Amino acid sequence: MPQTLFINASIACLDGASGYGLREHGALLVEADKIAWLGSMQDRPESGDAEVVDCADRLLTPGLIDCHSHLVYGGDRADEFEMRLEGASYAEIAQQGGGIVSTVNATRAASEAELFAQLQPRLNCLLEEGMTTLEIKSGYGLDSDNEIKMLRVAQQLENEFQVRIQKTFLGAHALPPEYAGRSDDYIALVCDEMLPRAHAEGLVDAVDVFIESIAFNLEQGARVFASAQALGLPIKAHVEQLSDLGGAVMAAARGALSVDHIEYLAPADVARLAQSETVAVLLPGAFYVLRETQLPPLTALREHGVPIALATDANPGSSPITSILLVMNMACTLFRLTPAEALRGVTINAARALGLQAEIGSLEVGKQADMVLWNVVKPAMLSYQMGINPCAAVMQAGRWRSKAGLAA
Ligand code: DI6
Ligand code: FE
Repeated sequence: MPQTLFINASIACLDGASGYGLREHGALLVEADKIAWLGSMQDRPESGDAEVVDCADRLLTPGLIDCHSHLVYGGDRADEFEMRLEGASYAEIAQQGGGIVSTVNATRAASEAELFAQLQPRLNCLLEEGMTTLEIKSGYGLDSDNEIKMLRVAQQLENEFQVRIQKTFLGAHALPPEYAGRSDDYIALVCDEMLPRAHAEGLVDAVDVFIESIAFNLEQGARVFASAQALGLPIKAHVEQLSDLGGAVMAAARGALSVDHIEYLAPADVARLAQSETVAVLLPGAFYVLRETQLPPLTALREHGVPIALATDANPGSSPITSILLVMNMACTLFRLTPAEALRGVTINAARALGLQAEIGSLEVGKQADMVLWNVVKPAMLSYQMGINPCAAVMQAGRWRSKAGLAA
């Protein structure tokens, strides 16, 4: 069985209820695809035949996890970026047939190969920053064939790159133009045809809905959730991004893995999230791009112990960002997260938001060996700097994905 022994590492284990779980002067043994031993240097096992990696006191963290992205899409929305600079709002552009629907047109027109080629530079950016698990949503196809096409492209990434992909069906992302004025009919199509077909092809790990004035209402969201749960699929939701429709409470009451965005979630409602295992996923990229001023209810989330995750929301409209390290910085600067909360947000709490916390997200014996070695000593450096990528080496499932920066 192949073994790798990391020595002289500053290990951020992320194994406790708060903080980094930092072990200085640590060692860690990987056997096959799992962490077999973790402890202090003086107690480390014999190296035997293991590959020995001297970390020279550098930081070792779990592989990073982006738990909310829309990485598969056609075209771009640079023109809308310019329109917003001239005063148009995101909601106005959507109401005029732009926004998500314009990406739907470009995505429907693209082949699987074209979508694959277009997303590679975006994916590379995430991988180079130590991403080992990435969630990707459908939601720019809005009919069975095109939603399935998007999910296939997402699935194919696992074959071509060494990364774990979680596929989320987001058929209820926006109303396609051919269903204008018939949103209930579209939701029936989502529930009765699109979702069952995508699920039957093995392309769905979870189901998401966009509950918002420019998307779907509470009752429609609940219908999609009921269909997902009838198929045994976990649910999550885009909620309270632009207004408070009560989506987060509705989703949490149904046991959602996560409620995402939540700037407009009322602090008084946060207690109701804490009654479930639901994770609050914050998306500072969209907050930044849309120049939002309404902050998510961070004080209440902390008071009630709701786990907080962070993600890129990488998409062509509201969050054209593919740097998870910049997202961590934005979460600290814009939302006042601590650097420890930011790192938890892209590791253990992101794993929770995907229902994968038993397998990944922290460095603990028995967990999958997904880890990143960084050219920094202090964990806060990951959130503090902007534009520098200190990623030195990445291991995913016990296999090196890149080891260019292994030598200190
Ligand atoms: N909220 C978002 O931030 C993305 N989807 C959603 O429901 C934006 C998608 C887009 O503008 O293309
Ligand atoms: Fe999103």
